[in-house]
Amino acid sequence: MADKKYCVAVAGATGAVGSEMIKTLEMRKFPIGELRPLASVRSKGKTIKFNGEDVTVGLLSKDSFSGVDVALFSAGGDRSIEFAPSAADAGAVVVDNSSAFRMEDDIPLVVPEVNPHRIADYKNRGIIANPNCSTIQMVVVLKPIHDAAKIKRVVVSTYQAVSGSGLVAIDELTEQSRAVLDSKDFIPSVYPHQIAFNSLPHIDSFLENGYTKEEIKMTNETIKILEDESIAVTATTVRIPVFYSHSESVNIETEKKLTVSDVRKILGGAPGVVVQDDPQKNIYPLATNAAGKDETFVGRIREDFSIANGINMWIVSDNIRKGAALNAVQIAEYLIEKHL
Ligand code: NAP
Ligand code: 3JN
Repeated sequence: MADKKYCVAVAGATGAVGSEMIKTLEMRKFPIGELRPLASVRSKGKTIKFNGEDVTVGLLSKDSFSGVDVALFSAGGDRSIEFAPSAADAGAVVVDNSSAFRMEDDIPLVVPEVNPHRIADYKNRGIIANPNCSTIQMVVVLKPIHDAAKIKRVVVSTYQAVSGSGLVAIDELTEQSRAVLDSKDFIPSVYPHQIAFNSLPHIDSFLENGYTKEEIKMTNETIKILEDESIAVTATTVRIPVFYSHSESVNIETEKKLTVSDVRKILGGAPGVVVQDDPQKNIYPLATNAAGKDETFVGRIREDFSIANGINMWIVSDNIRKGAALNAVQIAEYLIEKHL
């Protein structure tokens, strides 16, 4: 409906992801009649700017969702478990950024460029899950390659920005960097070790099998989104002292042989993907260039000579945008265009 306006709630509105969601709704001119920002008692009563107006932050509760059409959640998994079903019961469609529901069979896990047909499954429980940021940027690149040549195996190593751990981690990297340069003492708080001038092979908690939860999320979510249990995915996830944009070294093995030029051609036409690949001119994706952009950038595309049908790539995207806020807003846009 051309002129229809929607009531949109944002749970976690004051956080790194929630504030970017609100910015993204404004930038993309989402047709909003009412914006309902929600957070904890810490932020209740504060105001945020939306379309030039001050909007007051409300307390997230089970009663927050009357009249809401779409509820974007990014207040952590425990809040999603506690409040998302109430939002759905009140008639809202929830787009949840946490891992709380991602692997449940009747909850769609969606990247609009990859599996938009799953959005209709919101009808099951009124909830759509947004994948993990590291998964999203990888699958937008893998999907067209998988369609062309069937991916058998993926080996990925990530280099993840601290913004993936929220606003407190952005502050921690800032303060620690100053402290190190000024030879001052500090106590790490968000991470178990110094993050400034360091790399930590540890994102989320460790499991019995030696992997971190972030690594297992990448494996399981990739298989669910690509709808192919035959793909083998192994990940090593690493936190690095960068503020915005996750970078990934991705090695794939395909059933059908692809040349570098095949891959460039396939990715050149892929939605949401920009090929930046001219190493002789020092052109390749960079975290600093991807920050603040919507697209996923791919470069260093080259043959993996260690196997018969292998391709190596370097994939970079803004983890707070496409990795979280933008993907959620794209799902909401699709919902209102096709379903609401
Ligand atoms: P953040 O910067 O720490 O912000 C957390 C937000 O949640 C704040 O708005 C906070 O409100 C709110 N909140 C916390 N506890 C609450 C409570 N008890 N009741 C209501 N609101 C509460 O964190 P973030 O980086 O934005 O991440 C938030 C969540 O989004 C994560 O926990 C994760 O589940 C998800 N996330 C997903 C991805 C992804 O890969 N797709 C990436 C990053 C994050 P106050 O201002 O009141 O404290
Ligand atoms: O660390 C990153 O770069 C991404 C972090 C994502 C995250 C952070 C806290 C809780 C998640 C997520 O999206 O998987 C969660 C969660 O499990 O909900």
